[in-house]
Amino acid sequence: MEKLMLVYSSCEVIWTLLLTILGCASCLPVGDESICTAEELAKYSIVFTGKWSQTAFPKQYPLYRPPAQWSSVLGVTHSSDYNMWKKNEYASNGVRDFAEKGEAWVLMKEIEEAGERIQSVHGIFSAPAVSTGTGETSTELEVHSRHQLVSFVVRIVPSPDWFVGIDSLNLCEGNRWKEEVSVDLFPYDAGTDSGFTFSSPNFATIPQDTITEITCSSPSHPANSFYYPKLKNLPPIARVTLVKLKKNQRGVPASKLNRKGNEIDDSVSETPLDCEVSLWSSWGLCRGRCGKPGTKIRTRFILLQPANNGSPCPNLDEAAECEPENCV
Ligand SMILES: [Ca+2]
Repeated sequence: MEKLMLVYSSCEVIWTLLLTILGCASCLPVGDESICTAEELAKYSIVFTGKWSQTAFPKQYPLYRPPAQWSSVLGVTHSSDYNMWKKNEYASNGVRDFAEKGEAWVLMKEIEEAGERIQSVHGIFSAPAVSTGTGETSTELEVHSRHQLVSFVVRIVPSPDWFVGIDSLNLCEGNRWKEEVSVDLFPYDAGTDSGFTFSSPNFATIPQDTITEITCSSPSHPANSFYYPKLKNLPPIARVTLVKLKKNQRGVPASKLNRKGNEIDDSVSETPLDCEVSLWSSWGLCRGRCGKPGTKIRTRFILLQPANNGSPCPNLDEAAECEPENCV
Protein backbone atom coordinates (compact mmCIF):
# COMPACT_ATOMS: atom_id res chain seq x y z
CA MET A 1 0.00 0.00 0.00
CA GLU A 2 2.90 2.32 0.63
CA LYS A 3 3.83 1.84 -2.96
CA LEU A 4 0.29 2.53 -3.98
CA MET A 5 0.13 5.80 -2.06
CA LEU A 6 3.40 6.88 -3.56
CA VAL A 7 2.29 6.15 -7.04
CA TYR A 8 -0.98 7.95 -6.57
CA SER A 9 0.63 10.98 -5.00
CA SER A 10 3.02 11.32 -7.88
CA CYS A 11 0.02 12.23 -10.04
CA GLU A 12 1.97 11.11 -13.05
CA VAL A 13 1.44 7.44 -13.21
CA ILE A 14 -1.75 6.98 -15.06
CA TRP A 15 -1.86 3.29 -15.19
CA THR A 16 -1.56 1.52 -11.92
CA LEU A 17 -2.20 -2.01 -11.06
CA LEU A 18 -1.24 -2.54 -7.54
CA LEU A 19 -3.36 -5.03 -5.77
CA THR A 20 -3.09 -8.29 -7.52
CA ILE A 21 -4.82 -11.07 -5.78
CA LEU A 22 -4.58 -14.21 -7.75
CA GLY A 23 -4.03 -16.88 -5.12
CA CYS A 24 -7.23 -17.75 -3.39
CA ALA A 25 -9.94 -16.03 -5.35
CA SER A 26 -11.24 -19.38 -6.57
CA CYS A 27 -12.13 -20.51 -3.05
CA LEU A 28 -14.57 -17.65 -2.64
CA PRO A 29 -18.25 -18.08 -3.38
CA VAL A 30 -18.98 -16.75 -6.82
CA GLY A 31 -22.44 -15.76 -7.96
CA ASP A 32 -23.73 -16.95 -11.31
CA GLU A 33 -23.69 -13.46 -12.73
CA SER A 34 -19.97 -13.16 -12.25
CA ILE A 35 -18.83 -16.33 -14.00
CA CYS A 36 -16.41 -15.22 -16.64
CA THR A 37 -14.61 -17.78 -18.77
CA ALA A 38 -12.75 -15.29 -20.91
CA GLU A 39 -8.98 -15.12 -21.01
CA GLU A 40 -7.66 -14.45 -17.54
CA LEU A 41 -6.48 -10.87 -18.07
CA ALA A 42 -7.58 -8.02 -20.31
CA LYS A 43 -6.44 -4.43 -20.61
CA TYR A 44 -8.69 -1.51 -21.40
CA SER A 45 -8.26 2.14 -22.05
CA ILE A 46 -10.78 4.27 -20.19
CA VAL A 47 -11.63 7.74 -21.47
CA PHE A 48 -13.70 10.08 -19.35
CA THR A 49 -15.27 13.00 -21.24
CA GLY A 50 -16.96 15.87 -19.46
CA LYS A 51 -20.15 17.20 -21.06
CA TRP A 52 -20.77 19.78 -18.42
CA SER A 53 -21.12 22.85 -20.65
CA GLN A 54 -22.93 26.07 -19.98
CA THR A 55 -25.16 25.32 -22.96
CA ALA A 56 -26.28 21.99 -21.59
CA PHE A 57 -26.47 23.12 -17.95
CA PRO A 58 -27.06 26.89 -18.02
CA LYS A 59 -28.48 27.17 -14.51
CA GLN A 60 -25.93 28.49 -12.03
CA TYR A 61 -23.12 27.24 -14.27
CA PRO A 62 -19.91 27.85 -12.29
CA LEU A 63 -17.69 30.30 -14.15
CA TYR A 64 -15.32 31.47 -11.41
CA ARG A 65 -13.66 30.32 -8.20
CA PRO A 66 -13.62 27.58 -9.29
CA PRO A 67 -15.07 27.25 -12.78
CA ALA A 68 -16.81 24.00 -13.66
CA GLN A 69 -14.35 21.12 -13.68
CA TRP A 70 -13.80 17.52 -12.61
CA SER A 71 -11.66 15.86 -9.98
CA SER A 72 -9.32 13.04 -10.82
CA VAL A 73 -10.91 9.71 -11.70
CA LEU A 74 -10.50 7.10 -8.99
CA GLY A 75 -11.52 3.57 -9.90
CA VAL A 76 -11.15 -0.06 -9.07
CA THR A 77 -11.46 -3.40 -10.84
CA HIS A 78 -13.12 -5.93 -8.60
CA SER A 79 -15.43 -8.90 -8.08
CA SER A 80 -19.07 -8.79 -7.04
CA ASP A 81 -17.99 -9.11 -3.39
CA TYR A 82 -16.99 -5.47 -3.39
CA ASN A 83 -18.91 -2.27 -4.06
CA MET A 84 -17.20 1.06 -4.24
CA TRP A 85 -20.57 2.82 -4.14
CA LYS A 86 -24.16 1.90 -4.82
CA LYS A 87 -27.28 3.89 -5.60
CA ASN A 88 -29.74 3.98 -2.67
CA GLU A 89 -27.12 2.78 -0.20
CA TYR A 90 -25.00 4.80 2.20
CA ALA A 91 -21.73 6.20 0.95
CA SER A 92 -18.64 4.93 2.75
CA ASN A 93 -16.44 7.47 4.52
CA GLY A 94 -14.06 7.21 1.61
CA VAL A 95 -16.71 7.99 -0.98
CA ARG A 96 -17.93 10.87 1.20
CA ASP A 97 -14.45 12.39 1.40
CA PHE A 98 -13.98 12.00 -2.32
CA ALA A 99 -17.42 13.36 -3.29
CA GLU A 100 -17.14 16.34 -0.91
CA LYS A 101 -13.48 17.25 -1.16
CA GLY A 102 -11.86 15.12 -3.83
CA GLU A 103 -9.69 13.47 -1.16
CA ALA A 104 -8.79 9.94 -2.16
CA TRP A 105 -6.89 8.56 0.81
CA VAL A 106 -9.70 7.05 2.85
CA LEU A 107 -11.32 5.56 -0.23
CA MET A 108 -8.04 4.00 -1.32
CA LYS A 109 -7.61 2.55 2.14
CA GLU A 110 -11.08 1.03 1.99
CA ILE A 111 -10.30 -0.50 -1.38
CA GLU A 112 -7.02 -1.89 -0.10
CA GLU A 113 -8.75 -3.40 2.93
CA ALA A 114 -11.42 -5.02 0.77
CA GLY A 115 -8.62 -6.47 -1.32
CA GLU A 116 -6.89 -7.93 1.70
CA ARG A 117 -9.96 -9.08 3.57
CA ILE A 118 -12.11 -10.67 0.91
CA GLN A 119 -9.75 -10.60 -2.05
CA SER A 120 -12.39 -8.85 -4.06
CA VAL A 121 -10.13 -6.25 -5.63
CA HIS A 122 -7.78 -6.65 -8.57
CA GLY A 123 -6.43 -3.15 -9.06
CA ILE A 124 -6.85 0.56 -8.56
CA PHE A 125 -6.63 3.06 -11.40
CA SER A 126 -6.66 6.81 -11.54
CA ALA A 127 -6.65 9.47 -14.22
CA PRO A 128 -5.70 13.14 -13.86
CA ALA A 129 -8.25 15.80 -12.98
CA VAL A 130 -9.99 17.70 -15.77
CA SER A 131 -9.71 21.50 -15.57
CA THR A 132 -12.84 22.30 -17.59
CA GLY A 133 -16.39 21.00 -17.58
CA THR A 134 -15.99 19.58 -21.07
CA GLY A 135 -12.43 18.27 -20.91
CA GLU A 136 -11.20 14.74 -21.22
CA THR A 137 -8.92 12.44 -19.24
CA SER A 138 -7.86 8.87 -19.73
CA THR A 139 -5.91 5.99 -18.31
CA GLU A 140 -5.66 2.23 -18.61
CA LEU A 141 -6.89 -0.55 -16.41
CA GLU A 142 -6.64 -4.29 -16.18
CA VAL A 143 -9.47 -6.68 -15.41
CA HIS A 144 -9.24 -10.30 -14.38
CA SER A 145 -11.69 -13.10 -15.12
CA ARG A 146 -12.57 -13.25 -11.42
CA HIS A 147 -12.47 -9.46 -11.05
CA GLN A 148 -14.23 -8.34 -14.16
CA LEU A 149 -16.18 -5.41 -12.75
CA VAL A 150 -15.20 -1.75 -13.02
CA SER A 151 -16.29 1.01 -10.66
CA PHE A 152 -15.10 4.58 -10.40
CA VAL A 153 -16.01 8.00 -9.09
CA VAL A 154 -15.31 11.52 -10.31
CA ARG A 155 -16.24 14.49 -8.18
CA ILE A 156 -18.21 17.36 -9.73
CA VAL A 157 -16.25 20.53 -8.89
CA PRO A 158 -17.58 22.74 -7.42
CA SER A 159 -20.42 20.95 -5.67
CA PRO A 160 -21.53 20.00 -2.15
CA ASP A 161 -21.22 16.20 -2.49
CA TRP A 162 -21.99 15.47 -6.11
CA PHE A 163 -20.22 13.04 -8.35
CA VAL A 164 -20.54 10.89 -11.41
CA GLY A 165 -19.35 7.35 -11.74
CA ILE A 166 -19.98 3.76 -12.56
CA ASP A 167 -20.94 0.99 -10.19
CA SER A 168 -19.85 -2.53 -11.13
CA LEU A 169 -19.80 -2.38 -14.92
CA ASN A 170 -19.17 -5.93 -16.14
CA LEU A 171 -16.60 -6.05 -18.94
CA CYS A 172 -16.87 -9.81 -19.42
CA GLU A 173 -19.50 -11.49 -21.52
CA GLY A 174 -19.37 -15.25 -20.99
CA ASN A 175 -16.17 -16.41 -22.65
CA ARG A 176 -15.06 -13.09 -24.09
CA TRP A 177 -14.13 -9.61 -23.03
CA LYS A 178 -16.29 -6.82 -24.42
CA GLU A 179 -14.52 -4.82 -27.15
CA GLU A 180 -15.97 -1.43 -26.33
CA VAL A 181 -18.42 -0.04 -23.82
CA SER A 182 -19.69 3.54 -23.59
CA VAL A 183 -21.89 4.80 -20.81
CA ASP A 184 -23.53 8.20 -20.37
CA LEU A 185 -23.08 9.53 -16.87
CA PHE A 186 -25.53 11.50 -14.75
CA PRO A 187 -24.99 13.28 -11.45
CA TYR A 188 -25.31 11.57 -8.08
CA ASP A 189 -25.63 13.01 -4.60
CA ALA A 190 -23.52 11.25 -1.98
CA GLY A 191 -26.09 12.01 0.74
CA THR A 192 -23.53 13.55 3.07
CA ASP A 193 -23.89 17.30 2.49
CA SER A 194 -27.17 19.16 2.19
CA GLY A 195 -26.04 21.96 -0.14
CA PHE A 196 -28.49 22.74 -2.95
CA THR A 197 -26.26 24.53 -5.40
CA PHE A 198 -22.80 24.10 -6.91
CA SER A 199 -21.34 26.72 -4.60
CA SER A 200 -23.31 26.00 -1.41
CA PRO A 201 -21.23 26.22 1.77
CA ASN A 202 -20.52 23.03 3.70
CA PHE A 203 -23.63 21.76 5.44
CA ALA A 204 -23.39 18.17 6.67
CA THR A 205 -26.45 15.96 6.18
CA ILE A 206 -27.28 14.50 9.59
CA PRO A 207 -28.25 11.75 9.71
CA GLN A 208 -26.51 10.74 6.52
CA ASP A 209 -28.77 10.06 3.55
CA THR A 210 -28.31 7.37 0.91
CA ILE A 211 -26.70 7.98 -2.48
CA THR A 212 -29.34 9.24 -4.90
CA GLU A 213 -29.39 10.17 -8.55
CA ILE A 214 -29.94 13.87 -9.16
CA THR A 215 -32.48 14.43 -11.91
CA CYS A 216 -34.10 17.49 -13.47
CA SER A 217 -36.97 17.13 -11.00
CA SER A 218 -35.33 15.60 -7.94
CA PRO A 219 -34.58 17.04 -5.48
CA SER A 220 -37.76 18.92 -6.25
CA HIS A 221 -36.67 22.38 -5.25
CA PRO A 222 -36.33 25.39 -7.56
CA ALA A 223 -33.04 26.37 -5.91
CA ASN A 224 -31.33 23.15 -6.93
CA SER A 225 -28.65 23.59 -9.55
CA PHE A 226 -29.96 20.70 -11.66
CA TYR A 227 -33.66 21.57 -11.30
CA TYR A 228 -35.08 22.05 -14.81
CA PRO A 229 -38.83 21.46 -14.44
CA LYS A 230 -39.49 21.66 -18.19
CA LEU A 231 -37.03 18.92 -19.10
CA LYS A 232 -37.98 15.26 -19.15
CA ASN A 233 -34.43 14.16 -18.44
CA LEU A 234 -31.14 15.88 -17.80
CA PRO A 235 -28.67 15.63 -20.66
CA PRO A 236 -25.71 13.40 -19.77
CA ILE A 237 -23.14 15.41 -17.84
CA ALA A 238 -20.27 13.13 -18.83
CA ARG A 239 -19.49 9.98 -20.74
CA VAL A 240 -17.05 7.16 -20.26
CA THR A 241 -15.72 4.86 -22.96
CA LEU A 242 -13.77 1.68 -22.33
CA VAL A 243 -11.96 0.11 -25.25
CA LYS A 244 -10.22 -3.24 -25.02
CA LEU A 245 -6.57 -3.00 -25.89
CA LYS A 246 -4.70 -5.61 -27.85
CA LYS A 247 -1.94 -7.35 -25.98
CA ASN A 248 1.07 -5.10 -25.48
CA GLN A 249 -0.85 -2.13 -26.81
CA ARG A 250 -0.69 1.09 -24.87
CA GLY A 251 -2.94 4.07 -25.28
CA VAL A 252 -6.28 4.56 -26.91
CA PRO A 253 -6.57 3.63 -30.58
CA ALA A 254 -6.75 6.87 -32.52
CA SER A 255 -9.74 5.65 -34.46
CA LYS A 256 -11.68 5.43 -31.23
CA LEU A 257 -10.95 8.98 -30.21
CA ASN A 258 -11.25 10.87 -33.47
CA ARG A 259 -14.82 10.28 -34.35
CA LYS A 260 -16.38 12.78 -32.07
CA GLY A 261 -18.88 14.98 -33.75
CA ASN A 262 -20.00 12.22 -36.08
CA GLU A 263 -22.14 10.58 -33.48
CA ILE A 264 -25.56 11.65 -32.37
CA ASP A 265 -24.41 10.90 -28.83
CA ASP A 266 -21.91 13.68 -29.02
CA SER A 267 -24.23 16.38 -30.24
CA VAL A 268 -24.31 19.41 -28.00
CA SER A 269 -27.29 19.53 -25.72
CA GLU A 270 -28.99 22.89 -25.49
CA THR A 271 -31.05 23.15 -22.39
CA PRO A 272 -33.51 26.06 -22.41
CA LEU A 273 -33.56 28.01 -19.20
CA ASP A 274 -36.63 30.11 -18.46
CA CYS A 275 -36.43 33.48 -16.83
CA GLU A 276 -37.29 33.45 -13.14
CA VAL A 277 -38.44 36.56 -11.33
CA SER A 278 -39.05 37.40 -7.70
CA LEU A 279 -42.48 37.96 -6.18
CA TRP A 280 -43.93 41.47 -6.59
CA SER A 281 -42.89 44.09 -4.09
CA SER A 282 -45.71 45.77 -2.17
CA TRP A 283 -47.38 48.69 -3.94
CA GLY A 284 -45.63 52.03 -3.73
CA LEU A 285 -47.28 55.29 -2.69
CA CYS A 286 -50.17 56.50 -4.76
CA ARG A 287 -49.10 59.62 -6.54
CA GLY A 288 -51.38 62.09 -8.22
CA ARG A 289 -53.48 65.18 -7.86
CA CYS A 290 -56.42 65.41 -5.55
CA GLY A 291 -59.69 64.55 -7.08
CA LYS A 292 -58.07 62.70 -9.96
CA PRO A 293 -56.99 59.08 -10.25
CA GLY A 294 -53.37 58.54 -9.19
CA THR A 295 -50.83 55.90 -10.06
CA LYS A 296 -49.05 53.38 -7.88
CA ILE A 297 -46.22 51.09 -8.92
CA ARG A 298 -44.87 47.76 -7.80
CA THR A 299 -41.70 46.01 -8.99
CA ARG A 300 -40.01 42.66 -9.10
CA PHE A 301 -36.50 41.59 -10.06
CA ILE A 302 -34.81 38.89 -12.10
CA LEU A 303 -33.71 35.82 -10.16
CA LEU A 304 -32.44 33.90 -13.15
CA GLN A 305 -31.59 35.22 -16.61
CA PRO A 306 -33.04 33.10 -19.42
CA ALA A 307 -30.73 31.17 -21.73
CA ASN A 308 -30.89 28.99 -24.85
CA ASN A 309 -34.30 30.27 -25.99
CA GLY A 310 -35.97 29.81 -22.63
CA SER A 311 -38.98 32.01 -21.82
CA PRO A 312 -37.99 35.68 -21.70
CA CYS A 313 -38.46 37.73 -18.56
CA PRO A 314 -41.87 39.33 -18.00
CA ASN A 315 -42.37 43.01 -17.15
CA LEU A 316 -40.51 43.97 -14.03
CA ASP A 317 -42.85 46.77 -12.97
CA GLU A 318 -46.56 47.28 -13.02
CA ALA A 319 -48.71 50.34 -12.52
CA ALA A 320 -52.25 50.56 -11.21
CA GLU A 321 -54.76 53.29 -10.74
CA CYS A 322 -55.41 54.45 -7.22
CA GLU A 323 -56.78 57.26 -5.13
CA PRO A 324 -54.02 59.65 -4.10
CA GLU A 325 -53.48 60.00 -0.38
CA ASN A 326 -52.24 63.13 1.37
CA CYS A 327 -52.84 65.07 -1.80
CA VAL A 328 -52.84 68.79 -2.06
CA1 LIG B 1 -26.18 16.13 -0.89
